[in-house]
Amino acid sequence: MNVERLVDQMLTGDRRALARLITLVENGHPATNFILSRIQGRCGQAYVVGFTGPPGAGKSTLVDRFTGSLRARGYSVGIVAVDPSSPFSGGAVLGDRIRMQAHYLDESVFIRSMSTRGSHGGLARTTRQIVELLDAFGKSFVLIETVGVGQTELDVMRIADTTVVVLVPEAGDTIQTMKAGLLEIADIFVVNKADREGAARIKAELEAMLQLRPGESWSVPVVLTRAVSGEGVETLLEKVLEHRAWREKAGVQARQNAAVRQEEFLRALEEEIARRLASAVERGAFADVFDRLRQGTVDPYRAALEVVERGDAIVDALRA
Ligand SMILES: Nc1nc2c(ncn2[C@@H]2O[C@H](COP(=O)(O)OP(=O)(O)OP(=O)(O)O)[C@@H](O)[C@H]2O)c(=O)[nH]1
Ligand SMILES: [Mg+2]
Repeated sequence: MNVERLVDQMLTGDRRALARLITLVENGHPATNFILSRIQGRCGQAYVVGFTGPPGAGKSTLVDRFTGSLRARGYSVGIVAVDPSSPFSGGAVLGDRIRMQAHYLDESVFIRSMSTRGSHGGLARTTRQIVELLDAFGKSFVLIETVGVGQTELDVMRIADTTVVVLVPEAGDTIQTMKAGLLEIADIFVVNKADREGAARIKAELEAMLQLRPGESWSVPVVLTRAVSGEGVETLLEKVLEHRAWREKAGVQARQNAAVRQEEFLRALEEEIARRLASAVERGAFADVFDRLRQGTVDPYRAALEVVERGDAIVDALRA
């Protein structure tokens, strides 16, 4: 397989090439760093919106309608549905296919489900890399859906430029016990299923709680929606666009990008070193050390320290 050609095809709009590249990156293919470095020049255009919240809150339905609103304004959309709880994304794919039916035939919408299977190097990081592929592919918006139940999901939401936390009226009593995490990561709250009783009350409760959030210049709005009928979705889009404008003005984007790039550099470097060491060993590197280990004249820890301190054997291994 010629990865370079695959990247070129993807960059000219080939959806199947995009799908294949996503799979390679998801599986931590050795060419991952190469692929990602090839597309960097085309990244940085997509705006990433995360949707999280309790199971069944209506996230997929909302993402579907939100996509409709974006498409109506001429934006192209990438969707990543992250389901960390399931070992296979089969169920999620099926469910999302049904709920996002309207867009499955739309060439300007690319939908991808992923599960822990694709967690090579951490689910959040893999998701970020897939978002970069969608960005380079030319999507103006990338939407990430994940169930807001644990730390992994909160980490995934850190990728988003705007995080939308979706709740339902029944969550009223649970707000108090809601993980502080969800409250902190929300840039926008949605109370979905507003057709049900208690929506106005939970909105008021949220607004009261949000007033206690100290020293933020962005004031988190609470939007009522009925995802099934699409009511409130235009308002939600307006709020997302407002948040984007606020971020740009406040310089949030630039600061986050710098931090991410530094983190990514270190991770990519670690991976590259580990990969090259492993293949050098396969080709016979460190044979002398292995001999001494077998004879018992050195222990693994001392051997590792010695090799690192001496340096040259490692440099040779990395170069090869
Ligand atoms: N009454 C009502 N039902 C809704 C609304 N939005 C979504 N639903 C229904 O709620 C159910 C769950 O919707 P999903 O969109 O699958 O919710 P989800 O949050 O993506 O669910 P998971 O991904 O499984 O966590 C479906 O039966 C929807 O039709 C709404 O505004 N009102
Ligand atoms: Mg869903």
